[in-house]
Amino acid sequence: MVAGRVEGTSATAVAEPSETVRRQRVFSGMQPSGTPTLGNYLGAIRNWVVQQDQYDNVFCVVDLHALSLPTDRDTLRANTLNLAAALLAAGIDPARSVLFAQSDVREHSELCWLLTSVTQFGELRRMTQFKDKSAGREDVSAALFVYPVLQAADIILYDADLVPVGDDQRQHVELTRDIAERFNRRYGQTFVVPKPDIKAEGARIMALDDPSQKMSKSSGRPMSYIALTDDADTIRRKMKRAVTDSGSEVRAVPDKPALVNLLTIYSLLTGEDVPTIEERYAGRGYGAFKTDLAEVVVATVTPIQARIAEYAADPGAVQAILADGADRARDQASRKMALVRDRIGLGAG
Ligand code: ATP
Ligand code: LTN
Repeated sequence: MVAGRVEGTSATAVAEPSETVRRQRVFSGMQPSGTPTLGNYLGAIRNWVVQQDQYDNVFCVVDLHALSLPTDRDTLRANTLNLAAALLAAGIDPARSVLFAQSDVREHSELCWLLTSVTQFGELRRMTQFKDKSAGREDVSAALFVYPVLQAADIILYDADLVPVGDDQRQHVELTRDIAERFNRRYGQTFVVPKPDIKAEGARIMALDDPSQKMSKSSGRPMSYIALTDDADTIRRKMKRAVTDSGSEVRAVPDKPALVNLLTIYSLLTGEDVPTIEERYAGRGYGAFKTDLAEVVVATVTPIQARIAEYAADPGAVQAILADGADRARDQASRKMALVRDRIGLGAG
């Protein structure tokens, strides 16, 4: 069962349609494809953390998705545990949220296959993430192509109402809606149709070395991102080298995309609005602004890093949290799959 589903009920309660007070459920996932970045933090993790009390939360380290690009065994295992530790360190609380590794709940793979039958080839071919990640590659796996169907399975398996993600995932959540609606039309009401939860600010943090590209943990260009685990000197160096626009005024205007990005980061991390920050740096140039921004970032990541270090010293604790999360997730997922199998008419009945 997934804790906190219904306000005021015990931890053993399971949501039933008849229950009147139903908290909205959130589901979101992150790939263990590297160390989470400031983009992951501002676009996703931070929102998951602050909204924890409002919703019934399920968060997933999507290791099956990470197989869509070449990966090796030891890296995958380490990345899975490190990402889980980073999420816990950033404030995901196992008492209020279910946190688990995707492959520990086999129902995700099973539902993915079933949903491929209500997904069209043409829909998948139109996904921009597939086009971006497959461009110029010879060795494109079928997993990369089917990736959004697995994502749809993740979400609708838990009857999620809301999917808090960065802007790059909007298209995948829209496809999830289409898949859920199609399944419901064909087989009868089975799945909740989820909505994307994408914030107006921070949903698309751009690369430090190129403000036309999304900051990404798997870009292969360390200067393009700040990892949550970067030390203070690395952060200062990366900020110093971050590209800026022509001119010297610290202003968030359309012809200064690099400054828009840096001001967005500053504003989200301090809670100050952009005009206040622009005023503070008026006439002082980019250097002073970037120096201070580096310190703002350092102040954000330092306490997270201290907690990551505690988890690193006790990997068994992270594994225990993931195992407990998988048990709770599986309980819900297996019940849903029994219904799905029956709706489709699979097996001997
Ligand atoms: P990869 O580089 O492996 O594709 P990624 O860094 O893009 O990974 P994901 O694991 O695919 O990250 O995404 C996890 C969450 O972080 C998603 O909700 C995604 O939208 C969000 N996210 C990723 N990058 C950014 C960014 N630059 N700005 C805001 N949100 C982001
Ligand atoms: N594709 C997502 C990761 C992801 C996800 C999910 C996000 C996998 N399953 C379910 C939200 C809900 C990405 O961020 N690249």
